[in-house]
Amino acid sequence: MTLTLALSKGRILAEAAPLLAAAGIIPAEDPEKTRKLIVGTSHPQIRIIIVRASDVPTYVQYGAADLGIAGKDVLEEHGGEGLYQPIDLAISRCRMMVAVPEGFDYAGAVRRGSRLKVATKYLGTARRHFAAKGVHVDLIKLYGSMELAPLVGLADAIVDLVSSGNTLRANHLVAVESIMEVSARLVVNQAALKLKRRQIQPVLDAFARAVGHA
Ligand code: PRT
Ligand code: MG
Repeated sequence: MTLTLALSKGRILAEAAPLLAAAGIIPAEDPEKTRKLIVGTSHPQIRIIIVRASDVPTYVQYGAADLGIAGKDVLEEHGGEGLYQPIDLAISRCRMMVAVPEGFDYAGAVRRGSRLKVATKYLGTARRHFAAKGVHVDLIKLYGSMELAPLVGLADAIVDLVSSGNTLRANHLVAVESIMEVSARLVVNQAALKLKRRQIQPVLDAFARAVGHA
């Protein structure tokens, strides 16, 4: 039986590649270069499918992939239904934050109970965060470049990922609140884990060793 591992190109693939190699999984073709969406690996029982970062949990939830690697940001937004999340791979680390233009009095606006326009790709996470704080927000869904929204008057604030902080600085924004620490997790389809345990468990063990958990 073949195991299918869902991965996204870019950051996650680049940082997961050494862990994959340590687990004996080397793609037969460079996933960054090939146009194929299904790529074999050096591991006789494992193939990789290349999907959008935010689609990884969906493929794994429905069993189209047995395993996947996804950021906690994406998993929180998806909800994690049908997914087992055994290993924090400690890669692609960043922080989900609330940011505003330099000089915007966020704390004051919150204290006064002002209604804030917040642009984000992370509607669910943002809604829960502001609801828990009792802050009134109108959320505006964007698919990227959130940093632009406050600069052109689309929003007062954004919820986005921050790693070096360079993007915020370059756009005269400042982080005012941390929502959560983010890193990429290995996720497994819950039914597959039961039905294919003999195949999946050694892969989990190999990842755990590669990350240094074992
Ligand atoms: O590109 P696509 O729309 O398909 O999906 P994606 O943009 O979600 O994928 P990708 O590959 O960019 O990100 C995949 C995962 O990497 C995310 O889901 C996060 O879990 C993780 N990650 C870690 C990050 C960052 N760090 C990060 N800094 N994802 C995005 N960023 C962006 C951030 O949104 C902001 O625009 O980088 C910018 C800030 O970086 P700094 O260094 O300037 O602070
Ligand atoms: Mg991207």
